[in-house]
Amino acid sequence: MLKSLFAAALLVTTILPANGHEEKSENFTISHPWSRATAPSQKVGAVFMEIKNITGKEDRLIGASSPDAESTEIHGHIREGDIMRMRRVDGGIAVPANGSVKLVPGGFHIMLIGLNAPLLEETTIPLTLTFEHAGSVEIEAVVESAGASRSGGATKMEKMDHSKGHQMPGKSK
Ligand SMILES: [Cu+2]
Repeated sequence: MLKSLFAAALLVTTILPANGHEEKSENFTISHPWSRATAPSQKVGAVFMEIKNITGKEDRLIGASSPDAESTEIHGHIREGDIMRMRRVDGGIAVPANGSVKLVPGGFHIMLIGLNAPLLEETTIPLTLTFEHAGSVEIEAVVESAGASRSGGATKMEKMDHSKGHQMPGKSK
């Protein structure tokens, strides 16, 4: 019985698509961290993922850093009339105990600001995530095509949002 369960588990692992990777740490399972390829003129990028908290204690993603960008910020989107605008989330993102949070196009994301070089499809971006309680977790995000979406289709607005440079309404540096 155990043996067949194990075999089944192995099978599940091997049939996952190559880009559906998971990163595990003591406290989290981070599913499929990914980003989109950028044009040479584009100085910002965004990283998406699902963070699952496998502990019984709430934590918060409070920061991130990458050698590929000058700085990073945690962003969310807010609706202003008919327009969704991204803006910095100052308190970070809560990751509930035994729960998860999704960073997706049009929602929470990690913004890479001041890219050192364009993000090329099929390369990876090293990222260090900082959590309030768990501390640092190192992951690698996979760069997918410029139009890639995991949320059932990126909206035009969202794409424009990230290609237009960086806007943070109501927030000065
Ligand atoms: Cu952003």
